[in-house]
Amino acid sequence: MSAPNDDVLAEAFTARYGARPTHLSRAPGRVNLIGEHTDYNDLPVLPMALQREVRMALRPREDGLVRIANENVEFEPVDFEIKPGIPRSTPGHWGNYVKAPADHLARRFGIDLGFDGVLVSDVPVASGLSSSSALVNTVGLALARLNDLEADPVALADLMADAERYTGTRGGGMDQAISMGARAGHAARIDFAPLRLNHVRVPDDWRFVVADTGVRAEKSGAAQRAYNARREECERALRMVGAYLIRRGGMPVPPSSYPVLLAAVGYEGAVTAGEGALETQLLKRFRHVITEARRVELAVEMMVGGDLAGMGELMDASHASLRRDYEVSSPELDELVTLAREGGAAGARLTGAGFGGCVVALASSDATDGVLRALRDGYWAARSGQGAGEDRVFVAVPSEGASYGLMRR
Ligand code: NG1
Repeated sequence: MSAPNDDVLAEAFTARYGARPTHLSRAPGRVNLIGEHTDYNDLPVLPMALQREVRMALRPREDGLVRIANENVEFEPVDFEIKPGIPRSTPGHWGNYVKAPADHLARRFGIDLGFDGVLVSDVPVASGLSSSSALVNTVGLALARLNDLEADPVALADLMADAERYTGTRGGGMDQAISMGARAGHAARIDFAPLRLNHVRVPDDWRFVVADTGVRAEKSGAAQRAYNARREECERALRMVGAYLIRRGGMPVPPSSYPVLLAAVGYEGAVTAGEGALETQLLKRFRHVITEARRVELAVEMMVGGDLAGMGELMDASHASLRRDYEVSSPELDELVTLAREGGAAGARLTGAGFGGCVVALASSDATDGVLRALRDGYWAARSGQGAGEDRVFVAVPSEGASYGLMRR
């Protein structure tokens, strides 16, 4: 799982293609600190990029062919021609994540230059740490640069969010945005429509511990259907709340988005309108989205003010809301959250879409070892035969976003 250094990557490239790679494209995974299932409702999120990333050595070609090999032999090499309408690999195949940016950039800008590449990733797959967007960004950034597209990181992130929908998940734009635009040492509050990043320094003595349940949340099967269903519920809830407010004279026209609704009636007004307009299940989904957006705003204040306990409480409240109202937690996620708190965390929550994957816990630097121990011993060592390596439980380092440049010789 750990990334080989670039010399190893360059050697693998040369052995495969008979020439040295000229460029390196890389993009990190991310951990979302708070603001879950808000991005596709155009409401804010607060993620940070991880020290784990996809790295790809490449050499531009003079034709439109893309050939990519993965150092992880579980993933067979992928070859395709860049054009609008690239035929998809089977659902869930990793090739769809490298075809996605090529297909989208060909449709939007008619790009026609491909490359040969070898890549490696140490972002755990299907764990809610966005290995998929790190892959999409790594390939998309390379294609954009070698085809001379003028696009800054925010514009590229927007393009990559659209591109990833090729894979069948109607995702929001958080993952592509933080992986493309993160700043080392910082988290970012991200707002959508239009996409904006505001970098927030992570206080020096805060540590975010990530722990994996080991339960994969594949975005190609049941988790994808559950995710897309949540998204539709949110759209329906917004329409119903809008209609209700109009009937009540609370708004002159239906709100076109969640931010428009909140600007008109505020957080409390929105929840009250939801209580009047929605049946139980939709109300639960709607209440999560509204209260989670509020928690993101407060979390930024806590981070700026260095209020560890306050941030921990918000993370706990986020998890409770995801479990009870949004119903995307699992017994394993709940167990890790409980263990983290018992081990001395200020707060903990599931991170990413849920249904499996990882939790994130906040600890002061002094309390970090206790939290790591509680998660490793209490969860991983307690499951016979499964060790708790660095891959499963680790301290996330707020890292730099994607980059593209010449390969070091
Ligand atoms: P994961 O499954 O953690 O990569 C997904 C979406 C995000 C966001 C979160 C939930 C994609 C690529 N990512 O993240 O946009 O909606 O769920 O907050 O679809």
